[in-house]
Amino acid sequence: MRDVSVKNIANPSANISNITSIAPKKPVNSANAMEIPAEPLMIRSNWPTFDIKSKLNGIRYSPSFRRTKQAGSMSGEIWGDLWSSNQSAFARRYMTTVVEKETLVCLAADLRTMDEISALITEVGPYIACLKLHVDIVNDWNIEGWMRICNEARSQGVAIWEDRKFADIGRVSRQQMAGAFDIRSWADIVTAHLISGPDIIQGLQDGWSDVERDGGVLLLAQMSSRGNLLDEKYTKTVVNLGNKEDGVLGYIGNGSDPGAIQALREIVGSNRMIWTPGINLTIGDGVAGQRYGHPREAVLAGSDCLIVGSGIHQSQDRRVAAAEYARISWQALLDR
Ligand code: 6AU
Repeated sequence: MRDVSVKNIANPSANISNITSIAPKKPVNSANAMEIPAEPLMIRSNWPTFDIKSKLNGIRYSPSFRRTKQAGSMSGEIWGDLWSSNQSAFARRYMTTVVEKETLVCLAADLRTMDEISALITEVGPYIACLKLHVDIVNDWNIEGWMRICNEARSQGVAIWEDRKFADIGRVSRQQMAGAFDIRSWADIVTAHLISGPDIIQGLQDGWSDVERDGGVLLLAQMSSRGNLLDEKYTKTVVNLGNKEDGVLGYIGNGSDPGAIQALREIVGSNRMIWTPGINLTIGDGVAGQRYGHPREAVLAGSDCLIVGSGIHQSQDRRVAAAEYARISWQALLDR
């Protein structure tokens, strides 16, 4: 296990000030920097730090929470090469959040109503480092309710990832960042296939620029579903192209197969992250071609973020389940 006591790494919160927001920024580097936004319709800033005390609502939180400053100085030791090679503000912010909250869990909140999503975030927020949404599966979607969900997630200190998988030409992808859902205005991260070529990355970045925001793209290099067409040659091409682009935060890897994650890590190197779906404590085949691997195995093999959906939202006690995934993921990171 790593010694995580004394570090002298520059505080990554400084990077946050470089991120453009659509609303005036508040200082993020003080103990009371984060407030719950007064205007529910506005995303106050990109992915601020958070005041966990105001959000616990009486729930006892067992892992020790670290303030951003302390977590920032510990991140270099805990993340090793990934921290030193990754200058991206988004990557560093995510890594700091992991250290603050002691979890590598990204919640895949694949639920069909805004109330259900909101209740789930409130319940498991302290145990997650990122929130992944599918805006187009929500039946009762409207922008007001959605902004409340986003602000709730921000108050938990997590990035908001819209997982509508973009795959079109650059110009159309930029337009799709706008449209009825206006993804560019609230998502910090989006997913893209590289099937149409690398210009999609610029198209998505232009989408954010149109509203004076920044974001990170996760490229699908592997998939967790049975029979997918992303073979090794395709994976290599995606990584070779993606590693040249500043706007690429990292890659989606196949969480159900530690060998595949290890192989992906070898070609990705240490200056991009690997985030993995297909994670469950019950490993093997899931519904409709999904496949699952164990959270600890995935992190030890090289996953930097565990995307967990049904393992949490279909559990009898969602809070206990989220806490367990968080505990396992954090311990595995310390052990790797
Ligand atoms: O844990 P689950 O199986 O309930 O949910 C897995 C989540 C879903 C999928 O849309 C997503 O992960 N996913 C992805 C992503 C994140 O892009 C890629 C993939 O290959 N497999 C996969 O399941 O929200």
